[in-house]
Amino acid sequence: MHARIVMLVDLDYFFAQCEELRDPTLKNKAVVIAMYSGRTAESGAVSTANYVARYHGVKSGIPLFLAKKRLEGVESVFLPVDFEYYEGISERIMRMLKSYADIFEQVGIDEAYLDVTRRASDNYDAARELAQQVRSEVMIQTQISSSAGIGPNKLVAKIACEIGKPNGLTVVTPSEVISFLHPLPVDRILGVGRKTAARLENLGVRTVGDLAGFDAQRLTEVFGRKLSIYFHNAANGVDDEPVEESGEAESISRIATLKANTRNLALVLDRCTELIHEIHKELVKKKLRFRQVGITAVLSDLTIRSRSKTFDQPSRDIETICRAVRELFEKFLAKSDLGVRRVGVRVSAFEKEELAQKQLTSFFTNQ
Ligand code: DCP
Ligand code: CA
Ligand code: CA
Repeated sequence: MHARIVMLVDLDYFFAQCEELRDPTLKNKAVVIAMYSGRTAESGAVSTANYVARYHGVKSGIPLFLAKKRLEGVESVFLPVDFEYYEGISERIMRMLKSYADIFEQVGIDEAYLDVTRRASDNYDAARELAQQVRSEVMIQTQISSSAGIGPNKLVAKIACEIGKPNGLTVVTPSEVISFLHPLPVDRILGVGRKTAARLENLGVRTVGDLAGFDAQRLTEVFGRKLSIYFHNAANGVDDEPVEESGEAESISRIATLKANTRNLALVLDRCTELIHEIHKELVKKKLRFRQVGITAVLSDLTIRSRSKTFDQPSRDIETICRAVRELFEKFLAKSDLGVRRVGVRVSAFEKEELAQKQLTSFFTNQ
């Protein structure tokens, strides 16, 4: 197994772009999508705005009255959010994106991670080509412009995508990660908001590179252990979050980091037990029965491997999950010569009881 190639595709000024699609005369005007609070006819916040409006300082989250003020004297249009319309366009695009990925994870109405490692044969040029293809297919089929970022993990892909916006494509190969990240302002890192950025600035940390070089002990004193480990890894472009198939009805999974890398079955299973309990709780809550159990192992060299087992009969039994997980890890560890760093458990191939019932009912009523 090799390192990964992860792509993030994010649609440009999405809600506003959808409105431009419906009414092309909007294109040269400032378009503001408004979330009205209902308190007064005019109160609320900006959901998003097209780039003409952004040029005048209008952006997501600011109050509508401020947007109006900034757009004084500019030809502008304020429109209410039409979520259903945007969702329809999003669904079409997501189906297209999915067909380009080995593993597909939608993370919002207008963005998705695509693990394209296999599809691109481990080659960044091929991945770039794939991104160009997928973006051009989206453009041809829906007239929606998008941006994409490619990197060895989600963190780098996300930042790369943002850098190239709008209508951009940025590729960061593993050897370019450090030189790409380090000059950037520190708030490019997910989780570093205005307040954290201000605290970091007080410590003399302005760029991602400053953060990477900052004394680990000192960072821990200020932000606590968990957050400083995250910051330190992020600043060095290290992120081993897998791209995970999304969709409620498709799978339920949990992943956890081990205390230390290990090849010991008992230690691995011990960690899995907690995950299995959480998954089981969710299965019960959602009234789901699975026909497939899978495991994921993130190895000491950060490669990811998955194994799964499929059953003839659907089940919701916790014992079945435990047995399958034990069996899969037993086999896996016997063959692996690397230690395991993170473990994941997944159940999938659901049969939803209510759904089965409904289909049966509609079958009879359609007779
Ligand atoms: N959105 C919202 N309120 C926010 C942020 C976003 O209602 N505070 C909605 C409107 C956006 C959509 O979610 O169109 C997607 O959010 P993005 O953050 O991806 O922003 P855009 O797609 O609007 O712009 P960009 O071109 O920067 O991606
Ligand atoms: Ca977007
Ligand atoms: Ca987005």
